Amino acid sequence: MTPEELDAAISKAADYLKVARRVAVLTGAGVSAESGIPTFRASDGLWEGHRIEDVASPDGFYRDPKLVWQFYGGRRANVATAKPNPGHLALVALEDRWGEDFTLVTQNVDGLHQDAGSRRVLEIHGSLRRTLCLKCDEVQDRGLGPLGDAPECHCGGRLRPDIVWFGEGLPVDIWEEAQIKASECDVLLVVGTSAVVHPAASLIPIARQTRTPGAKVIEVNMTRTEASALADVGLYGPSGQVLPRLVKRLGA
Ligand code: BV8
Ligand code: ZN
Repeated sequence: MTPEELDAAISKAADYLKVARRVAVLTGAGVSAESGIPTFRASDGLWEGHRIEDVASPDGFYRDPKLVWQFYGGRRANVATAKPNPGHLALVALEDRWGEDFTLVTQNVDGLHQDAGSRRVLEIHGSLRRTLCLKCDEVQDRGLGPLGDAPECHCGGRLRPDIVWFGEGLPVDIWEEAQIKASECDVLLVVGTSAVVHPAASLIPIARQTRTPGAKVIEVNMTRTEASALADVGLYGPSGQVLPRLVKRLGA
């Protein structure tokens, strides 16, 4: 995308937003890339030689819980030193403008949206900061400090990350609300996701097809993705630079 094309696309996206009553956002790992958090696809789906689907799965956990806790321990340590980037902050500015007519649905488990100040966040894939007890079902916010590779609950039960693994259902209420907000919005901003993971990616057709006229879809990414065909406008550049420019163009 040339700078002129990007500038024109930002103006078009701003025009969609200016007349939008309700705005929803779907973010993926790309929005945290400029905070130093590696994305999934960039690692070719591998982590230290393990397929992510193997370590981020119930069978993977039951087969080798220590390995899975080492995987998540590494990611928790990485996030512990990460800071929100201007892209996260731009999404806070959008929330400030639309208030309760704004919803941020994230596939990310790093909590950086909340660190940036986002309040209306639906974490559809769980969080690195929470643990779930396999015995008493207690969910605890444990922050990002080290938990070792076999943490236990006060009840003696084994803990797992409170994260939605491949093959697991999404938290029912949160997913229900995400679908409703996607179906009701006038604009859906799709930021930093390859849109290959389901059912998260289905929020895009839901936004476009549930009502008539459907929502306008704005894609913010480094490259075209599975979602591009459903986007009314694509802003191809780093979200940490593109989103602040979009917010500025809105203000103008
Ligand atoms: C379920 C937590 C059933 C783990 C995650 C075949 C076809 C279709 C679907 C399936 C299939 N086989 C299996 C499935 C289902 C599967 C699925 O979708 N698999 C995919 C891989 C094909 N889905 C599931 O298993 C889901 N559950 O279906 O269960 C069920 C139903 C009911 C009841 C019981 C069971 C569960 C899916 C959730 C899995 N958990 N996360 C963890 O994080 O450790 S998903 C994982 O991928 C992360 O959450 C991540 O967010 C997510 C999606 O990836 P992205 O965020 O998009 O990241 P990615 O690297 O892919 O892309 C980054 C993008 O950013 C790129 O486009 C890049 O260009 C861009 N970018 C980079 N830098 C920047 C940038 N953009 C802007 N600026 C930048 N600077
Ligand atoms: Zn317990």
